[in-house]
Amino acid sequence: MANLIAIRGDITTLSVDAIVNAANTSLLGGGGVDGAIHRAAGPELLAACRTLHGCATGNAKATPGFRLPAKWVFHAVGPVWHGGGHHEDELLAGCYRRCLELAREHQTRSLAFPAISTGVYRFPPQRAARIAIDTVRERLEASGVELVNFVCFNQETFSLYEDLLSGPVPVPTV
Ligand code: AR6
Repeated sequence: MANLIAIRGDITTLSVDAIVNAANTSLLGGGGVDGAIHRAAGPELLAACRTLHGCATGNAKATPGFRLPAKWVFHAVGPVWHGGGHHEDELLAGCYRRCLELAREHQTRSLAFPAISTGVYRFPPQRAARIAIDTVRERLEASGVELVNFVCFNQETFSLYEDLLSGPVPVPTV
């Protein structure tokens, strides 16, 4: 049974097979976790991102981790929150789904996600955490991933994930 855990800290320090970036459609860097990942990975990361020619919202693309301890970075583009009536939930779920597909393609056993879209993009944190956990649980088995870290940058996010992860696991609807 794969493990889903919440941890507090900086995703750039983790020695996992892949970390996920909360990027924008240009994939050319930004602030928040994106800025931290680019600083830690070094300029080779930006050069690799340039070759990807951007990424649609709800999708993700992979690069090596370069100077990061993680082997791969999956650059996911979450939706900007516009009140919930603009397919934000589906687009956010799409990011997590696509990252698990990339994990399978890159033989990733351990993976770390930040709370995509909950910073600059203003997605409500609790709603985002529920989508993150439900989507990962749904797609985990097919991905081959054994350990998923939900990396929380502050105590509020950490408490949210702890509560949701310790709650009852919903019965899958197939
Ligand atoms: N490790 C883990 N989580 C972090 C870190 C870190 N080092 N730094 C921030 N967070 P955000 P978004 C958390 O704003 O909302 C960028 O400019 C942060 O507390 O990084 O998806 C991109 O280029 C929050 O919980 O991403 C895009 O333009 C979460 O990561 C835009 O921001 C996401 O916050 C994307 O916005």
